[in-house]
Amino acid sequence: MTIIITAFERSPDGGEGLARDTRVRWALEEVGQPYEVRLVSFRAKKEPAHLRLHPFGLIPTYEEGDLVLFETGAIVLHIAEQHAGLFPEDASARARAITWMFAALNTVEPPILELVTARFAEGDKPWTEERLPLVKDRIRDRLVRLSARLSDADWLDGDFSAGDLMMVSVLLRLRASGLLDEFPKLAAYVARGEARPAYERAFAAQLAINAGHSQAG
Ligand SMILES: N[C@@H](CCC(=O)N[C@@H](CS)C(=O)NCC(=O)O)C(=O)O
Repeated sequence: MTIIITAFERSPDGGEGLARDTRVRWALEEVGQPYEVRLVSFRAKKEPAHLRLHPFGLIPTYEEGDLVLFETGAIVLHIAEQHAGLFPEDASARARAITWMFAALNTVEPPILELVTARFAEGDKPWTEERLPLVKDRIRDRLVRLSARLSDADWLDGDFSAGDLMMVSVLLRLRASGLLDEFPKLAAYVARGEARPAYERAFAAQLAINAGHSQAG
């Protein structure tokens, strides 16, 4: 059955791979599933046709026959459950991989998104200069712990899993801030993720659409 995902017609990052369709593309590449992409404009994603797929008018969405999903956590979980390659066989190891997916989305991503909001959406506000160090420290709190847990391992819990896919995808957003470089083990972890052939294919696919269209840097 053909899998169709949605992505920005023009991503604000101009193809740096930060739009969340990249993590879904990566998951599909890891498990070897072909997919098609429906591009949506910023205006179209708030119109009824897209709102039927995504109640909040965001991307990405995932269609597989009658099944329509939104939220990258749910989409990647579904992909990992349906196809070999992203979850371990052992039930406990699988539960731990899911735990890392949630940790990425619920514990690590929120302060990182706060930084994105502080820099881009609210960067012109008078309080921004005072607020930025606080936001960055909240991210550092998470990175210190994550780096300690990862230590010298390649991946968070044994072999590469959907937990790593999600964590690397979330950490990638930090590159421009320089914060990742303060944590060499995490910087190397992200680089390992980016070096996976499946990630490279996912990145190249979104870049082919977005190259040269940067709006937000
Ligand atoms: N929690 C959602 C977040 C989805 C999301 O924020 N998507 C962004 C693109 S990466 C979007 O559509 N932004 C456009 C907007 O905010 O209008 C997920 O993981 O799927």
